[in-house]
Amino acid sequence: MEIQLWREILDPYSLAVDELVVKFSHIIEEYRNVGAYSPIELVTGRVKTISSILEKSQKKNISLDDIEEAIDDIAGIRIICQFVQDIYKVVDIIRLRSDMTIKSEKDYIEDRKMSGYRSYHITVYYDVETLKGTRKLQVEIQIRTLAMNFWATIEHSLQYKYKQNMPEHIRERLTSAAEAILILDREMSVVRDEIMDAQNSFTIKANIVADILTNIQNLYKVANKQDVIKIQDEFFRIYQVGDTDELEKFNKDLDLLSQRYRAQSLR
Ligand code: 0O2
Repeated sequence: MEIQLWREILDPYSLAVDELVVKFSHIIEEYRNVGAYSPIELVTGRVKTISSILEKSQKKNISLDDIEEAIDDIAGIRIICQFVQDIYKVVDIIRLRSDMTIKSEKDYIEDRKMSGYRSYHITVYYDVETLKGTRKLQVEIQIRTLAMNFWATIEHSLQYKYKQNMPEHIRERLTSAAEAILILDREMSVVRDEIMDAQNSFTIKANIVADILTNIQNLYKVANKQDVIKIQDEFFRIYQVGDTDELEKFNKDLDLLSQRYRAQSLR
């Protein structure tokens, strides 16, 4: 196949990856904007390289005419979560979406691979708009924890280096590392509520501080400068004490003050 033709084939996949990275990243933002814990920590995406497509088609005896149907991970999205429970929450989110249709699912967490690999895979059909019209593409979404991702990344590099000839002592190390990762994920799941509480408090406080700063910035435009400086000093005092309830009360008072100034300016 000509290089130019490869480009034409892969181009819509690149669009699908870009769109889906934006969409999944926006889910993180939606959670954080309401001060809630996001089950998605990080999203990345990639289009399989031509050499990797050729390697897979050779390995699986797929003719070049069939690659788009037979290779379902030309477009790949990777969703990284903090906890195993989050993975299943993300799966539920995907199941409810109307912009993608699930073709197949593989739960390598319940049913881990011989290699020790753990991850949840969903292959979806996703439409992209191109100059030639709508294209329905397959996209593979891999959902895994940070710990699973750490192991898979290292193991993938070693697989690439050694192909079928991985030395036994390295294979053994990887197997015991996979076991350690499994235990790590379990331990973290037990303290998930505590960690989520801590992270939620952090996000809530960050949102309140951002609101207060916007309020103070707006007051500079309408109020006496000396008064705003006093408000600012009071904010720094409360911020140093670090009490979120007090910050929230201070923010509400600032809202009222801003409303009063707005009413005055309308008179
Ligand atoms: P890439 O792009 O280099 O990651 P199979 O026939 O079952 O072996 P299939 O049908 O492609 O493979 O599906 P599967 O098993 O769901 O694997 C798809 C992808 O999952 C792989 O892509 C890897 O990214 C990941 N994966 C699966 N098994 C392992 C594993 O043992 N170790 C690691 N590190 N990753 C794994 P590719 O094709 O390898 O390509």
